Amino acid sequence: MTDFFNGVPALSYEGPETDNEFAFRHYNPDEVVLGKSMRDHLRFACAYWHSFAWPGGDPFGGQTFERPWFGDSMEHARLKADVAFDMFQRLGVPYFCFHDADVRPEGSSFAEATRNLEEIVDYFAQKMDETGIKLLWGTANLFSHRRFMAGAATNPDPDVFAYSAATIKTCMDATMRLGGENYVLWGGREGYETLLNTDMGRERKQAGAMLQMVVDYKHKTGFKGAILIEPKPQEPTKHQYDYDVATVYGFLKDFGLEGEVQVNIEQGHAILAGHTFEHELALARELGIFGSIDMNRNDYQSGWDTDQFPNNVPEMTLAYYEVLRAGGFKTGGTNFDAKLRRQSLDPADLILAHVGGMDACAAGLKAAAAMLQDGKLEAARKDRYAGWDTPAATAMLDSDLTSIEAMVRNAKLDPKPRSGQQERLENLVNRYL
Ligand code: XUL
Ligand code: CO
Repeated sequence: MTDFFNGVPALSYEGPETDNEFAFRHYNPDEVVLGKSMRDHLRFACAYWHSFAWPGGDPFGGQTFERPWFGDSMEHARLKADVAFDMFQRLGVPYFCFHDADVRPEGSSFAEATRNLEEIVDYFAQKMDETGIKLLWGTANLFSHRRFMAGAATNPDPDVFAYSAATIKTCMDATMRLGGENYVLWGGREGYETLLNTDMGRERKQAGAMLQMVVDYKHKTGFKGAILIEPKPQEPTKHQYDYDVATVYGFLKDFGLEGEVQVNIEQGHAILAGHTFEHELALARELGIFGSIDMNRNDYQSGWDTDQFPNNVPEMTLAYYEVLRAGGFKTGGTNFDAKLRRQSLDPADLILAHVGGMDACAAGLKAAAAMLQDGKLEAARKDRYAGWDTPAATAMLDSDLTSIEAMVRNAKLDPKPRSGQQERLENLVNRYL
């Protein structure tokens, strides 16, 4: 334990009626929901970058947070790890996630960056042993340093492609060394600022080649975790190639990798793409590429990726409903890719943000489970498609236009519209909240 959170009381589950802000109202890790503990359903993870590496800047102003671990030395990196594991333990989250750049000083060369990473990974291994906290996923930051300003895999300069490939290898090695359950690829700079200087066909091929190398390395090393792409339509780049789940699936199909790679879907990214979170989750499930989620909330007015902590239980309910319909997480989990507002300076703010987020997710999970168990929503959906249950209707999908035309004439078919009952279903959902 460190002294960073001194004065912050210990947390436990106290139930919905408690008046204690430092307590869980809904997240009760051992409580069984649909045959599984909430801990195992939700598989919570904290994101290292937002809570421990981000200084509180925005496009108009710099650092607002003062943290004793801000600095470029390995000593700072170790202190950061101490405080991070202190927070993970206090919250009782089973997992964490990190980028290389979050956890180690950059140094002055690739070799030094790698040495620093390996050193801190050893330090993590020791802490993970002591605490039982596990790694949900690791990833490479191929977007912050200026060398990546025109992309990583999709860079016009082959040297940057090489640097990126080498960096990914070191980050996959770090993830494997720590028993990580997934490896994530988020291509924040894999896209373009202007088409005027961009060869899109070439860049797509480069991205496909890099992804193939990642998959090959997974098989070569025997990594058992999942490779996940995290879609996002824009920000920081004007247009990003991994726009949304549908686009990523098309890309995977194109390169024959749809059986090898899944998606890590982020709430805020779904909103930026003009979708709901549940849309992205439902589509990933239907396409067989659902992997994990990055949980947060976007401001619906600003149009920015604001990465707020989730607190909207109705939204969480619809999201976890889709997660449950997908059969729950396998290697994936709920990673809080969320940051404090830049005025939230106190150590207690960091704890309360996660407590609120964990409770909102837990309340959503419980409502979703009740909705699924009750079965009324699924019964209504099933009933809507009941006409397709007859052998004649099913056979029509393998028929042809000429035969169908003949059938329509012979049977004097005259379809009768039916209500979609949207309001009735919306009222039904609200009953579980
Ligand atoms: C950026 C984002 C990233 C990824 C990991 O919007 O979500 O933090 O989750 O690189
Ligand atoms: Co994310």
